[in-house]
Amino acid sequence: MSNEDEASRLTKLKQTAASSVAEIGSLSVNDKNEIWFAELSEMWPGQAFTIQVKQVLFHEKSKYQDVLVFESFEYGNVLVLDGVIQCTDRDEFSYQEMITHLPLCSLRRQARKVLVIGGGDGGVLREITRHEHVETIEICELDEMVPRVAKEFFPKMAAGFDDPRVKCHFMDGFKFLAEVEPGTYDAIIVDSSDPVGPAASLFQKPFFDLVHRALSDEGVVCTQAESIWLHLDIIRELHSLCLEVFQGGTVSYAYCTIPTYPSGQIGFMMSTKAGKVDFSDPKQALSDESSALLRYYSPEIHRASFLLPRFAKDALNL
Ligand code: SPD
Repeated sequence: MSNEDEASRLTKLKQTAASSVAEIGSLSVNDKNEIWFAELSEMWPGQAFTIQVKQVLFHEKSKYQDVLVFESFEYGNVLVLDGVIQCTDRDEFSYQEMITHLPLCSLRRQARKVLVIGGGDGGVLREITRHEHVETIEICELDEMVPRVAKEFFPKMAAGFDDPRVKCHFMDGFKFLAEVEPGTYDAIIVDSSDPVGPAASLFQKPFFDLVHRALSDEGVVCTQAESIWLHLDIIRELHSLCLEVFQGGTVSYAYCTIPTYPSGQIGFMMSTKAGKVDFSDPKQALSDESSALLRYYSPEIHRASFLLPRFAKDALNL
C-alpha cells in the first residue's frame, strides 16, 4: 500500500471511529486512532481509569440509564452503566465471588432463601448457585435491559439466570421489599451501582429498614460499599446507618481488590440483627466441586478481607 493510500485509510478509520464515539461521551479517539474509554464521575473527581476499546458492541439508553458494552483489548467485554464500569470479563470474578461468599459462608446456619437486589448481570446469581443447599434465589432488578445485554455479551456471567432455583422480578427494590413477608430471607445481597442515579436510594436508611424487616433473625445483608481510598465519608455514613438499623446486631466492612473499579479496591458492608457475630470467621464451606471453580474467594481471603489498613480503620472507627 502506498503512503498516500495508508494515510487515507487512517483518516477514514479515524473519521469512522470519531463519528461512532461522538455520541458516547466517555469514548475518545487519540492521535494514533486508538479508541479509549475514560471512566469519569463526580464520585472520583480529578481522576479517571482508562481502557483501550477494540469495538463498541452495544449502546442504548434504557428507561433508567445509559447502557454501553464494548470489547476491550486487555479486559475482554466491558459493561458500563451511566459511564461507570460495572464488570469486565477479566476481573468480575473477584467482586462477584466476594459479595456472595462472604455473607453466605459467614452464616451460622446454611442459607436456604437468598435475595439479590440489583445484580442484573447475573454474576452474583452464578456464585449463589454454587451453594447446593440454597433452595430459592430471587433477584429484583430494576432494568430489564441489563440481564438482556448480559446474556448476549457476558454468557459466562449470566449463566446464573439458567439455574432452576432462580426467580426474576423486574421492579424497584424498594417496592419489592415493602411487599415481602417479614423474616423471609437468610441472606440479601445488594449488588448495586454507585450511590448516584438509580442506585442512590439503596444507600439510605428507609431501604435498610426494609432489608432488616425482610431478613430472618439470623439473616445477613451484604451490600456494595465503595472504596477506602475514595469514599471514606460514604462508608462511614453507611456504617453508622447500618448500626442504627441493626441495633444490637453486628456491622462490619470487608473488601477485595479489582483493577477496573476506581482505585482498584471495593468494599462490602455486612450487617445482621443476630447479636455479636464474627463475620470474619467463615462458618460454612463450599463443596470441593464448587471451591474448585473459584478464582478469588477462599477461607483465608475471607478472614483477611476484614483486615483494614490503619488509615481506614482509624477513619471508620472500626
Ligand atoms: N464503581 C462501580 C461499582 C459497581 C458495583 N456493582 C457492579 C455490579 C457487578 N455485578
